[in-house]
Amino acid sequence: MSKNKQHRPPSSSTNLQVSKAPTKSVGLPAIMESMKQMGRWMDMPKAFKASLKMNQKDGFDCPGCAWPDPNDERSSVGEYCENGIKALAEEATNKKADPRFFAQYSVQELSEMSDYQLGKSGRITDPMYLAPGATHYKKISWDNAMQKMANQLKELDDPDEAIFYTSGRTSNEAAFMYGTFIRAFGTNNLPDCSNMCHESSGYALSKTQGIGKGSVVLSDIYEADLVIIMGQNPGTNHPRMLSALEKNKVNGGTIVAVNPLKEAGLLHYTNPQKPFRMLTGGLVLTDLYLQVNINGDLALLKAILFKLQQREEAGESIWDRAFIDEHTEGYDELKAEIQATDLEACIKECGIDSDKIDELVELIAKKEKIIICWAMGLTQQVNGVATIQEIVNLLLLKGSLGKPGAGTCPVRGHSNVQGDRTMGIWEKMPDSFHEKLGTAFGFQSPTHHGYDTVESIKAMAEGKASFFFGMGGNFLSASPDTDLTARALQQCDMTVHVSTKPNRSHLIHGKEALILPCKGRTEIDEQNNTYQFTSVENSMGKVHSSKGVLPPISKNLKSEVEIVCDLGEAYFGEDHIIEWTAYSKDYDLIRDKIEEVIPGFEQFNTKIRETSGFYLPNPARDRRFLGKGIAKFTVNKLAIKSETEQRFKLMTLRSHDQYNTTIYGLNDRYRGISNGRKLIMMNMDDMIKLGLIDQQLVHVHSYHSGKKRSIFNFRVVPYDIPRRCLAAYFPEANPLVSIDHVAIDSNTPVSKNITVEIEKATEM
Ligand SMILES: Nc1nc2c(c(=O)[nH]1)N[C@H]1C(S)=C(S)[C@@H](COP(=O)(O)OP(=O)(O)OC[C@H]3O[C@@H](n4cnc5c(=O)[nH]c(N)nc54)[C@H](O)[C@@H]3O)O[C@H]1N2
Ligand SMILES: Nc1nc2c(c(=O)[nH]1)N[C@H]1C(S)=C(S)[C@@H](COP(=O)(O)OP(=O)(O)OC[C@H]3O[C@@H](n4cnc5c(=O)[nH]c(N)nc54)[C@H](O)[C@@H]3O)O[C@H]1N2
Ligand SMILES: [Mo]
Repeated sequence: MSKNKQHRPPSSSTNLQVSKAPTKSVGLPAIMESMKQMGRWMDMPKAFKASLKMNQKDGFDCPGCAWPDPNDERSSVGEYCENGIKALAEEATNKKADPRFFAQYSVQELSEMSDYQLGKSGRITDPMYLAPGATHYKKISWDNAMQKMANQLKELDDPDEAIFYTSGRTSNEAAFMYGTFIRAFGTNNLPDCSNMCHESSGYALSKTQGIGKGSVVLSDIYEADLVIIMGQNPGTNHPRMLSALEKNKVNGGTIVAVNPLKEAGLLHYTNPQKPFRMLTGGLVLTDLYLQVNINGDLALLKAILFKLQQREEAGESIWDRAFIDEHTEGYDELKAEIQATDLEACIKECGIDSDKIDELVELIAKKEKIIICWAMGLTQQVNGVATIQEIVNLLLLKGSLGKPGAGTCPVRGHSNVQGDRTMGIWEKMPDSFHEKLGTAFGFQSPTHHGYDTVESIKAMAEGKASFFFGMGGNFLSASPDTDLTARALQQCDMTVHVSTKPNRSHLIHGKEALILPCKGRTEIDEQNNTYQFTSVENSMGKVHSSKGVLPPISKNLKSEVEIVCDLGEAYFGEDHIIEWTAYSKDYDLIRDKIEEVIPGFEQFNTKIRETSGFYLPNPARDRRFLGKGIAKFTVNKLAIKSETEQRFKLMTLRSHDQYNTTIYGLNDRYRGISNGRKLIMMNMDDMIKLGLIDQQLVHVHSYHSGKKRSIFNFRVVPYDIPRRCLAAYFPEANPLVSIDHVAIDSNTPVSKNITVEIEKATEM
C-alpha cells in the first residue's frame, strides 16, 4: 500500500512542539502576529493601504469569514482581526506563481510540495493549460482557454454530464451570472462548499422557522440575556465575533460554551482595539463551559428539555405559553417526546454531569432573551439536522425567536457563502426561481434538481459526469474521501479551476486541465474604464458593497464576472439572447437582473450605493414563520450507537493558521501547538490505556460501510479532550471521511465524528 499518494499533502514539518494551551485570546500577541504576516508577504505601504480599507464602508469586504461589520461605529484604525489580516496577506502577497514557476516544476513535482508550500508559491498570473499527457502546465491565451471549454461542453451528450462547483468567496454578481450561464447551458449541477458546511442548518431552519438563514442581527447579540455557543471556535474562525460577545458581557449577558475542546478564544478575550482593556488583562467571556462528547449535543439538548419540562409541570413558568399558542404547531407531539426522554441515557451520551447540566437549565429557565450560535461542530454530524431542529424547539418553547436579543445564529463560513445561495447557487432551487430567471433572460431554466457535492463525486467516479468546473475553492482537498475524489477528478475529460493561488485540485486533474487566474477581492476591477464594485451578503443577511483598492498582481487576470461572461459568449456565440459581454462591462446591469429575479433586491443599484448596506427580508425575524406566522416543533429521535473499546470518535477541525485548505503557517497558537499539522489530539488516559507516549507515531483507520480508509504517520499528542474523542486537522484527515457517511436530510459529509482505530507505527 502506498503511503505517499500524490493527492495527499506530504508532511510539512517533523519538529512538532506542544505546550500547554493558553486560556486567553487576542490582545497583543494577535497584533504582533498580524504585523508579522503583513510584513512577511506584502510591501508595507501596500499592506497599510489595504488594511485601512478592509471592512470599511468604501472599501472591500474581508476575504475571511462572514461575520458582519458593526452597523454604525467602525474602528478607524482597522475593522479586522488577526486572521482577516492573514487572509489579506495571503491574497495580496507579492509572490507570483507565473508561467516560469509552472515551467520550473512539473505537476508531479508540484504535488510533492506541501499545501503550505503550494499556497506560498504566490498568485497565479496567467491562464495555464495542461494538455493530455503533458507533464507541465503551459501558458494559454484567454481566447484559446474559453474555446477549449466551450468545445468540451458542446461535446457532452447531456448538460448533466457537467459539474459546476462554487466556493463561498464569489461575489453576488459573479455568482448570479455563473448560475445563469449554468442554467442556460441546461443543468442544475451546482454543488458548493455549503453542501459540506451549513447545509444542515439551512435544511433544519427552513423546515421549522421558514427560512434557512439565522434570525438574529448583530445588535441582538449585544442585548441577549444568554448566548449559547455550540460547536464553534470563534477565537480562530470568527475572531470579530469576540468583540460582539464582549459587548454582550458588558451589557450584563451570560455566555455558555458547549464544545469538546476548551477553546482559548471562548475563555478569555482581550480586545486589541481597546488599549485600556489590554492593560487590565481583558475579560472572562464564558460563564459556563460544557465539555460535551463529540456529537453529544442532541443528547444534551434532550436532557435540558426534559429537566425544564419537569419544572414547567411542577408549576414554574418556564415556557412562553402565549407564544407557543399563537406562533407554533406540534407542541403536543414534542411534549410527549420530551416526557418519554431517557434522562440517564442522555446524560451518559453527552458526557456531562447532571449538576453541570442543571446550571445551564437554571440559566435557560430564568432568561428570556436567548440566542444559540453554532457552526461545524453541529452541522457536520450524521444527526446535524436533528440537533439544530432541537435547538429551534428550545428557542420556540422559550418564545426566544423573532424578538430583539433572541433567536437562531448559524455562524457562516466563507465571506459570501450565504450570498451565493441567495443568488441561486444551489442544486435544488425552487421552481419560482427558475420561472423568474427564465423570464428575465428569455430562456427556459431547467427545473430538475442537480448533484450536490457528494453526488457530484459519485457521478464523476461512475463516469456519469466528465467535465468539472470549480469557481474558486479546492474541491479535491475540501471534499470527503480524498482517494475517491481524486479518482473522480482524474476520470474527467476536463477539469477547470478559477483560482487565485495554486492548490492540490490543480494537480489532481482530468485528461486536460485549465487554471484560470482571477482578481481577488482586494484588487481594483476596472471594466470599460470604470471601477466596478461587487456585493456580498454577511452571515446576518445584510448586503453591502465591496470594492478592491490594490492594483491587480498581473495585467492578465480577469474578474470572476468576466470569466463567466466570456465563457457564456464562447459557448453561445455573439448572437445569443443574453448579451454576455454587456454584463461584464457594467455590473449595474447584472444588479438590475438580480433585482428582477431575487426577492428583497428592490432598487438594488440605488440602495447599494446610498447606504452602508441593507438587510434582506427575514420572515423569522418578524415572526412571520413559514409564511403564516406559525413555526413548527419537530420530534427528533436520538440514536445511541455503541462502539467497541478500540474505537474512537474523531473530529477534523481548523488550526489557527489556516483558511480551510489554505495553510497560512504551521502553528495553532490557541492550542499550544507549533511546527506541525499531522497530529492526533487524544485524552491522556486513553493514551495510557493504549500504551502510547507523547508524540508517538500512529496510523489511523476508519471502516465506514465496510471499507478501510487510512491516514499514515500522525503523531499523538495529549490534549484536554473527552475520553474516546480525538481531533485532527482538516484537510490532512479527509481521506478518513467516507463518501457514504453523511448527515440525514442534508447529505453533508460527517467530518466531525469519524469512527476510527489507532495503530502504532514503527518509527523510521
Ligand atoms: N481563520 C479562519 N477563519 C475561518 C475558516 C478558517 O479555516 N480559518 N473557515 C471558515 C469556514 S468555511 C467555516 S465553515 C467556519 C468554521 O468555523 P468552526 O465551525 O468554528 O470551525 P471548525 O474548526 O471546524 O471548528 C468546529 C468547532 O466545533 C467543535 N466540535 C467538534 N465536534 C463537536 C461536537 O460534536 N459538538 C460540539 N458542541 N462541538 C464540536 C470543535 O472542537 C471546534 O471548536 O469558519 C470560517 N472562518
Ligand atoms: N474534513 C473536513 N472537511 C471539510 C471541512 C471540515 O471541517 N472538515 N469543512 C468544510 C467546509 S465548512 C467548507 S466551507 C469547505 C471549503 O471548501 P473550499 O471552499 O472548496 O476550499 P477553500 O480551501 O476555502 O478554497 C481555497 C482556494 O480558493 C481559491 N481562492 C481564494 N480566493 C479566491 C477568490 O477570490 N476567487 C476564486 N475564484 N478563488 C479563490 C484559492 O485558489 C484557494 O486555493 O471544506 C469542507 N471540508
Ligand atoms: Mo464552511
